[in-house]
Amino acid sequence: MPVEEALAPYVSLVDQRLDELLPAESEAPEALHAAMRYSALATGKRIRPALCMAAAQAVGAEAEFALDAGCALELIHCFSLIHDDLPAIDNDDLRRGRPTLHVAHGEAMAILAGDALFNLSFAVLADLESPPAVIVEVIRRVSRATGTLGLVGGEVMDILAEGTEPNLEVLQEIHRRKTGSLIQAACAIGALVGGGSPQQVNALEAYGMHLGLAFQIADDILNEISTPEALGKATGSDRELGKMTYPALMGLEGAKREANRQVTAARQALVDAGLTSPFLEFLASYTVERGR
Ligand code: GRG
Repeated sequence: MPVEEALAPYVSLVDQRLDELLPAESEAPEALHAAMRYSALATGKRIRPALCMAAAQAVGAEAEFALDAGCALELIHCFSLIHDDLPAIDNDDLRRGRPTLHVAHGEAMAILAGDALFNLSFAVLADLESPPAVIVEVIRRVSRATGTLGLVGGEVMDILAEGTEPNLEVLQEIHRRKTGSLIQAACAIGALVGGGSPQQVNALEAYGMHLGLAFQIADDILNEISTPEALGKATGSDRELGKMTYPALMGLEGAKREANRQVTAARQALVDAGLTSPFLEFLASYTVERGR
């Protein structure tokens, strides 16, 4: 089955809900709201909200139970892409097949739209229809996944590692924080709002951790071998910037082997906890076989 088909039911729920959650373009300040919508409503794969909903389903809840939590994570993801693309960081012109936000709407608006998306995501989480203790735990996990131990810390380590001697331990830590943490949080939070047991939450968190690593290794490989047309974003940029990546460290074949090893570990985490989810199993394989 093509991945688009497997993701489609989640994507349509997410796109529709994001449209409702984002401020209308007709509301002041119009320029800010237009910039937020340009980024958040662009065609993304919506992997994080799909994982969040599928994790809820894996513990026996309806997908819709985890829709708002998943959308909050997607808003954070969009924010991180906007800031990652800025001239001060990766200075990319292309994202999701069109000009990056700072190219289309200017740098000030890109910075502020990112800030506003981050803020909106926490408002969405605070309004979740879950027991207060679950909401607090969700917010705690999102804060951890996005802070110094997660996205921000990973991005800083990534910048500092540019041009330095490749080192597997450092690289793993960058990937774990920069990409793995949000994917891992998406799985654990889906299980939490879906009412999963602590053992199920831990298993889905472990699945997400391995999947996140595999996903970033695949991202490194695609940056090396794909084209901007196929990927909708720049390629070859990691090598140009002297970034520490799996292909740089262990060659393309070594990187593919490591991604597959992580996928096997992700699947095993589900098996060990007695969880069955055709979608999560499928997504694990897709992560390393994807073309974009
Ligand atoms: C979130 C507080 C906070 C700060 C942001 C800029 C930054 C700090 C972190 C950068 C994180 C980053 C951009 C990691 C790369 C993750 C990655 C593999 C992105 C591509 O994800 P896909 O393939 O993209 O899911 P689409 O476009 O399909 O959503």
